[in-house]
Amino acid sequence: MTATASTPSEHFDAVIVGAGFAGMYMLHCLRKLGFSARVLEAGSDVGGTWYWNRYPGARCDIESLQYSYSFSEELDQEWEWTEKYAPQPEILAYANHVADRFDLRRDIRFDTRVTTLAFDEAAKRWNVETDTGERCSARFCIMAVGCLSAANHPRFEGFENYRGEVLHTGEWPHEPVDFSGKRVAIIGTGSSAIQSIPVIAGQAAALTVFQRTPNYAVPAWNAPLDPERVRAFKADYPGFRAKARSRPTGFYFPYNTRPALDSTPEERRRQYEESWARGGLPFLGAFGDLLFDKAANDTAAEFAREKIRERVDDAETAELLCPDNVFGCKRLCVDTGYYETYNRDHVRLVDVSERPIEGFTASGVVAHGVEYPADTVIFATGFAAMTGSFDRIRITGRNGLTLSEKWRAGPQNYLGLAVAGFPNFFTVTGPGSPSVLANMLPSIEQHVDWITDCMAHMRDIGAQTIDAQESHEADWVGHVADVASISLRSTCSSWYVGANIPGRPRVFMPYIGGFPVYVQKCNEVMAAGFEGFVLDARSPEPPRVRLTERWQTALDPDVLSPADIAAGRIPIV
Ligand code: N01
Repeated sequence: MTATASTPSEHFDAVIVGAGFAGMYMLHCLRKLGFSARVLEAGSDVGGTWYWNRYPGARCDIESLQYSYSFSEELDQEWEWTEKYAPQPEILAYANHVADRFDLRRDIRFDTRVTTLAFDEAAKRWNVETDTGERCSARFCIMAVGCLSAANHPRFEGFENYRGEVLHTGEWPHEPVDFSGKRVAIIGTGSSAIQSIPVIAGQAAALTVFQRTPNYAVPAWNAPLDPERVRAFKADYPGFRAKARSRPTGFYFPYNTRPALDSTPEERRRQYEESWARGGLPFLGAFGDLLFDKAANDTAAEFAREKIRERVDDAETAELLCPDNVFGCKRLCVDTGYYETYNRDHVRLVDVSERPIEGFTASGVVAHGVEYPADTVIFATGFAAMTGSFDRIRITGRNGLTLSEKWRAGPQNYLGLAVAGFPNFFTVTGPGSPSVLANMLPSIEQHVDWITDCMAHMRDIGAQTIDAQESHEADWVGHVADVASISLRSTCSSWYVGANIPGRPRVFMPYIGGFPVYVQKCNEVMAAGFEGFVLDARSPEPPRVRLTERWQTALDPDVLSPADIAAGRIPIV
């Protein structure tokens, strides 16, 4: 059956959708093994998330020395990060450097959004259509579309009447935006808002923040990188990488496995102060049970609320900024001067938790019957996470089944890598893999290496198709849900469970069982000749391990005991 009437003009071994860190590395690996590949990218340049999210204050919340590719020792040595947490322009410059250094651009089509992917059963190929009219076909289709790429644009009454400027943090303009003298309104108080609000407040004449749910934020204490620390990393980069990979998060930081309630209140406070002084996501490593035991979590939550009350002068505003949900249940935010921004006279917080924003007028935003005039409204309203980028493409697998139908009740995905009924279709950091719960760079590299080895194995044995088995897929989806249910993280309404978008099924999408545990599972599946997959040719020989060689990761015994793994209590941040 031919699923599309269009005639492709070019034919490749693989089409890769997206030229962020995943798409770029995928292209590099396929080329190295002699596969032909075309990358299709909606943006005008490389960088993915870091191409689109260029709002003021955007920076990574994983330290720059660890948030980078590990596949090239030369790249590690030559690239110089300047700050503890890299700002967006520097990460984008790094992406551009990688594209140039490995000569990637010649196989990337920019300004080209994929609209249709259809599997042709007779030809055993994917037919690809784009918004530029370009069509091609490929044996493999690799989705490198990012986990947080489809911006969420909530609808508001009267929005079409609004005459001011409208921006979204995830689709920020490329030309500089000057807020001087402007009245700015910002909707949302997630990571993007928490990073941008202090910077925008520094320019705007007035800033109004509409908050539906307050978030916990721990200071970044960002600073120029200490040259000694850089030297130490570079002296043994592979050693640091290996250590990081053995951690549930795929990045390294001091982790205290002791339960919070085993300590006296004084010991606990000392530990929290120490972790606070270190700052950022590692704060969640203050104790080993913060995301498993609600009573333990309450102690961290109260500590964080005390910090907010210390930082915000006006008691009423401070209380509005204090979250009452599980600490770290939503992605923990990392801030620089966020709470102090509310001490500025021209910044005000509007609580829309009980009564939502009523709508827009021609000149502003209305809440509680009051119009808040705004020259610019910024949507810091996040993303249709994990599956949103798939929803934007019509993807048809075997027997006319579309991916959106298949995923109607939540994403069904084997290992977060493949979808039964969609042969030769891979999802880099797809739902069901550690992805957003781990350092994205090693998550990407491990998937890309696995996919490349899989394709090379198929070439070795003359297989044309690989398809996940439904039974294995169902078992994996069940396992992902079981592990998630052990963590307090599954208990709140976050984008991890799709709760930020009305009408989405509530399913915990990333795999919370920890990076090294997951990597071991992928290795075992491969070693067993791609267990759980149907290949149309088989070999008695085990697959040759090429790129995945470097993912024979050990588990860090300092933070992961066999008992914890068996119980699913994986200390992830
Ligand atoms: O998005 P979010 P984000 N009316 O979904 C509010 C990564 N990231 O772009 O919580 C009013 O977290 C919504 O309210 P609620 C990181 O993983 C990383 O900030 O749904 N408000 C929420 O406050 C992060 O977690 C970095 O009640 C509405 C906000 O909009 C992820 O990206 C930096 C609303 C959305 O927050 C997403 O972060 C930035 C409505 N109708 C992002 N609809 C770093 O590396 C939504 N909201 C540091």
